[in-house]
Amino acid sequence: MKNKVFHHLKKNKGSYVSGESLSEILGVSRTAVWKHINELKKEGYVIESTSRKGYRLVSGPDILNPFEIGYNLETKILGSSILYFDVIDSTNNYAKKVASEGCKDGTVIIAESQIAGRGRLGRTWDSSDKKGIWMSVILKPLVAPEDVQIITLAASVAVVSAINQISGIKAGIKWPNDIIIEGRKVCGILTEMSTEMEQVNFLVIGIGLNVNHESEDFPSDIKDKAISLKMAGCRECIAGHGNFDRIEIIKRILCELERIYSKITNGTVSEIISEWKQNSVTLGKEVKVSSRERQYSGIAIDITDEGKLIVKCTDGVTREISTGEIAVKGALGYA
Ligand code: BTX
Repeated sequence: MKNKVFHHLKKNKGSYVSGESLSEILGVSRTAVWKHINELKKEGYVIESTSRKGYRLVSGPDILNPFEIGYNLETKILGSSILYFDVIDSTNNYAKKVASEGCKDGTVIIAESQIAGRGRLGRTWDSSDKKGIWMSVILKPLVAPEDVQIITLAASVAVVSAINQISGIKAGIKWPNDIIIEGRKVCGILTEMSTEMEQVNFLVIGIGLNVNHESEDFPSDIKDKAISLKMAGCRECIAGHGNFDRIEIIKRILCELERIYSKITNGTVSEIISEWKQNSVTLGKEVKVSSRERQYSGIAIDITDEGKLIVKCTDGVTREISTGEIAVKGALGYA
């Protein structure tokens, strides 16, 4: 009920809604409305109330309340269930747990901070309190494990597109799915899956997006390689470059992810590849590839329909890279 009171106030943001009309719409007494308003106030919502005009929502707290994310969320699957934590070890860990217990397709886990945020290959992900978006999306696609790479690429396309729609900032994708602004990492994506008999049981797409950090919010070891949307927005003089609204960004990411994910289910994967290429900061660049076996350098010339990077190596051989790390000249410390 508290959520419904919030939704009505939000719909009329800026204008008063009378206690009487709220009680009629929601079918509860005016005292009950008043109680829910007080609960919202306790959570940090600023709600003006006057005895003649009623209630008016002025602002909300900077927390990722699931009922705010769910408000007018234009998705069918993603975000159908949102689990929120103030502090967690890792949203990916929790996502894997609830997915293996049989949660809904499209369930989203969000936390204000992670104490053991994970990157790829056992690396750590700095997830400072309320500064970014630390979330995991659970998907249950009907695809074979070898086709999962394309979903990972799809996630990076969704994030770049959401960033651009919300802020106007043009971020780029470093293969396979690091998101880069001004040569620094603004977002990392960690995809994990559970498979059985050549079939994917579930997929967890962990997205870590730096949003409202100042440079000094990053630990010293990553200060030179990390950036937030706020830092980039300030440099690009984006009007009113205060804090970005993390809830609006989450909603946009979920909408974009669902839009792009539907291309996998309806068989238009080539459109994902094409969007990925348009946003790539890898293709046409000099790259160094480090795989378990050895290192190569060369020029990244294309990606395959499965999402493998095609590199024309300096030894004259053209290779398709599916795993491993790449460094792109001009980005993240490769001068
Ligand atoms: P990655 O292995 O590509 O990047 C990790 C590396 O990036 C670190 O070793 C460090 O150098 C640098 N780094 C760490 N934190 C940050 C940061 N906040 N901004 C920029 N650079 C950083 C990328 O791994 C995948 C990260 C996924 C994170 C999400 S958050 C939600 C979900 N839960 C979870 O535990 N992980 C994912």
